[in-house]
Amino acid sequence: MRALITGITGQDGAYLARLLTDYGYEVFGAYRRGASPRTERLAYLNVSPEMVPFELGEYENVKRTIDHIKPDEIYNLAAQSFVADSFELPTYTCDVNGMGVLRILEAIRGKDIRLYQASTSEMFGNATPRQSETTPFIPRSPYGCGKLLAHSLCRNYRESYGVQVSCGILFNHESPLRGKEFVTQKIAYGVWDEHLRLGNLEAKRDWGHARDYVKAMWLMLQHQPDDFVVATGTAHSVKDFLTAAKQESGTEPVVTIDPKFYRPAEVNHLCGDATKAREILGWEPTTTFRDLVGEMVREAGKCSGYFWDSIDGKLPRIKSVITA
Ligand code: NAP
Ligand code: F7E
Repeated sequence: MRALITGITGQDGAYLARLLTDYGYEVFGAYRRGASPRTERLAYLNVSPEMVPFELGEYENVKRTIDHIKPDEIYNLAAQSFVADSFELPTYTCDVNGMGVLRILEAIRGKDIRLYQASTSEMFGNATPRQSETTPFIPRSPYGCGKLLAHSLCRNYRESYGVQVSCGILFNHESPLRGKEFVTQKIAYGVWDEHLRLGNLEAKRDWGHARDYVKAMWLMLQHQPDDFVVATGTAHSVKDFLTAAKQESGTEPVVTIDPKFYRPAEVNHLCGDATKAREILGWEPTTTFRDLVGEMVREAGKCSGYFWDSIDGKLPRIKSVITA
């Protein structure tokens, strides 16, 4: 089985590459064309897929890459994934996260390729929790709007042309490999410092572990194409995360609220209902909130800088680079 993972250099790309490699897949990792691939997360999980340069903004490049690799499954994880930045980069974010997916759909139309699309709970905006597959989408950020465009196009191509695409509406999932700009990782590192600057502590999120969530992605492509919510069903506030992190580290940093970290429009309370994923896919989360916070804080405490400073010297772990 051949799998192409876009966004291989990100958090989920690394965990999914590890999982599919363990399942005996031939894994091809698409990294952003023009940038040197950041292989630190792959190195951390000791996985070394074949790497292929890829740019979601360019249709011919997307099509040529897919035609060259001939994957059985594509996992589209590539995106401008930081919600706060999407307010500063709305056009770019909507092009990559929305139109980029249309380019993939066009490239695989009529082909026997199964596609996983990384949809998101951010599409729900302030819809009343718990949010499920039938909850209306009312996005509150350019990120959510771009992802909703992609989500709608996937449904449309499934219904119009029989494209075998499944969308995972994933709620927040974290790990020691999380980007350092996201609030959980910022806190996991920040509790080891004297000072921590944060924004809205009242926002609530349904936080799971990325390792569990990539398993759901794979399960979706082994079933009939459909849309699935993936979540733990329990929400905590940013303040709860901070409290749990301080308990884990045993430290007491000075926390300052900085308006710079507030968003023009906030999503207040996300908490998912993953009943459909449990009943159809047999998927269940295995990591509790306390275990997730503990793992992230302990890993952060081992590093002097960000996690990849600690794996310096082991790079690169790229098998080879293929150019389509
Ligand atoms: P991430 O760590 O930010 O990784 C994003 C990946 O996309 C990186 O490999 C990045 O490459 C790549 N990328 C960005 N722009 C690209 C472009 N124009 N062309 C090709 N590649 C590009 O995100 P993640 O947390 O792993 O999330 C994976 C996917 O799930 C994303 O689509 C995200 O929006 C979605 N999602 C995430 C969550 C969550 O809680 N983590 C929840 C719901 C949905 P560089 O390394 O070069 O920047
Ligand atoms: O913010 C609040 C912030 O940036 C969480 C992405 O993976 O999940 C992620 O998006 C909450 C928000 O994640 C700070 O206002 C307070 O309410 O960690 P975050 P996110 O925006 O929920 C969804 C599902 C995705 O799809 C996205 O790709 O925390 N918050 N103080 C802060 N957030 C940040 N980043 N930094 C702060 O200082």
